Amino acid sequence: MKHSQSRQLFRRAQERIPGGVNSPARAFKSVGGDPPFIARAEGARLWDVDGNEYLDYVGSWGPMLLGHRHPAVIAALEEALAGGTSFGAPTEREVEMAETIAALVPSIETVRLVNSGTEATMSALRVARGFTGRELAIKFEGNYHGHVDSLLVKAGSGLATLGISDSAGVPAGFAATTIPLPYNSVAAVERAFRGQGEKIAAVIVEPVVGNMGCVPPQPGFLEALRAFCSQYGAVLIFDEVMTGFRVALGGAQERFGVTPDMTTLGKVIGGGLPVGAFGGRREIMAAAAPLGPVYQAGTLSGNPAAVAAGLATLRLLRGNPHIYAKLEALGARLQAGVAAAAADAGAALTVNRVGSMITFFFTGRDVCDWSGASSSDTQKFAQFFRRMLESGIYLPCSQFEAAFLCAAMTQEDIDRTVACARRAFADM
Ligand code: HOZ
Repeated sequence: MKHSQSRQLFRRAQERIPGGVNSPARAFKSVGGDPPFIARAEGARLWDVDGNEYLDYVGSWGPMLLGHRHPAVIAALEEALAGGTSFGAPTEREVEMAETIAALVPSIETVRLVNSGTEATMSALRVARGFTGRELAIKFEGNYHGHVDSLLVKAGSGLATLGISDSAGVPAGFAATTIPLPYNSVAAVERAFRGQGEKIAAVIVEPVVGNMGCVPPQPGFLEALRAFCSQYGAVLIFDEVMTGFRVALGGAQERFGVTPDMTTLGKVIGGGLPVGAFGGRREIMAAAAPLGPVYQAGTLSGNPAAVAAGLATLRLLRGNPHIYAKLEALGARLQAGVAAAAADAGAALTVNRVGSMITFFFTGRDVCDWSGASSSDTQKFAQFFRRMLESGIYLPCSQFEAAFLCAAMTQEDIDRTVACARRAFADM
């Protein structure tokens, strides 16, 4: 593969953009080398500016569940663009979007649209605090809820990748409102509630973690969060920015049968354009202005183009539930194939998967929390990543990010990925 154009662009980018990227997770810091600059995408494939083709397991870090440039999404976008790009006033599409979300995720009685997952979690937490009149929030180590000040404590995603557990620039007082606990530890949650239950406004959790790599909830964990929040009057917030409309049409809450009080959404809900949402029980959401005293706003919230792309995506998923069965089957094939290839090569590998979210952890340990995830050999992951990239398989450039399958993938794509992995393990 040639990379000269990407290399040149990355040099230029570094002159004018911090680290050459507009989001640190893209910088290839932990895997070495320079990121390919992407020129275009179609279905499950990406092409970089040097003309190299890749099978895309990043999917824009989650949104592209249907694959790139799905005709229904493109048509909806074209129609919306013909009507204007932004009004800063209510539109019919926003109502349709809210109704669609409420129909697919029944715990969401009312919902507000924002522009990103970070805005969604920040706003949900503020509403939960305003509603309860309390300040503390429980979060879990290795979970990432966007770059919200108080939630950048023992966070996953880019922070885990770069080895920054707590971000600089966050006032100590903000961080002190967060209680970080080990994921999947019911005992730790119980201790926190026993000690400070009356002060805890919310528990925010990735119901399936994607941001320390894919880590599923153990049986009983989400149920215990539900029970403690109900007992102590705290708001249970499922951060479904990654899992929403991905691990099931109704998200992780449908898949695991646990009902949160509030939910945050992003990624798939925008169909590849910037959209986020937070919603939940009507009485909680009524704390948000203009009904209540919690302020939250946004000039581009409910943007016509973004909402059109998101709505087209949700309608397509709703009309084609077999997509989830297909993704499940492809995911299972990939998991089994790569696990067998690693075993044949004698490589220590734990493959975690929930539906179309998957991570290859280079460790022999079970991975059910940050201590398991961080036991991975990140040097080995980097070698694997680079070999896969050179074979045209585009994985997330970090051990601590989930890879995503999309509905445009085929069994042949999966088998080719497994064959590439087999060669990569043999070379390592
Ligand atoms: N939130 C994404 C990773 N979990 C990173 C998005 C990006 O860097 O583009």
